[in-house]
Amino acid sequence: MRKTTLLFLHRPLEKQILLAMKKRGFGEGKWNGVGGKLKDGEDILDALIREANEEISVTLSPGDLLHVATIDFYFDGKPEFNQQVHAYLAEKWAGEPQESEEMRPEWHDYESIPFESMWIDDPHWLPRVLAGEKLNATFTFDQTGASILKMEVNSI
Ligand code: 6U4
Repeated sequence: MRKTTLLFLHRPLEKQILLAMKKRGFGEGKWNGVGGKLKDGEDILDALIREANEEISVTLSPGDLLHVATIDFYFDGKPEFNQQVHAYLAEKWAGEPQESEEMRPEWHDYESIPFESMWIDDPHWLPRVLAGEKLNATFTFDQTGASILKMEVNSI
């Protein structure tokens, strides 16, 4: 299955997470972390560091990326959308997050994450990783991703 990356910057003491509004492409109009597909020859951390720089202009070191979840997403009848998302958190980075043509970043309190404008799986795993859990999960969506047909979320 195609691998993609997903990274949330956060400030654990202030209990705040940086979400970015996807302005185009897959997931347009949703708040999410930054990330995307791997380019030829890249590993997951290379891809994550490149995407964070392209999408919100921050610089990350591999040692500051904490792997928190591996999530398999299946779209019923649309296998070309299937992807394995490798999700990370980081609390250290260089530079001030900035808007790009693809993403508009904004800080949100953990208590008021706008789940109604995010992928519908996010409420099932994001609060758990912010609380310190590491997860393996599988979600099966309908063709459009508008409803969850099946899900499993396990702590590792
Ligand atoms: P382009 O072609 O530039 O739009 P690229 O940015 O490389 O693509 P994209 O946007 O296809 O990749 O990557 C999808 C992004 O959405 C990745 O960060 C993973 C994330 N993602 C995909 N499905 C998700 C889901 N169900 N829940 C979630 N994030 C998801 O929270």
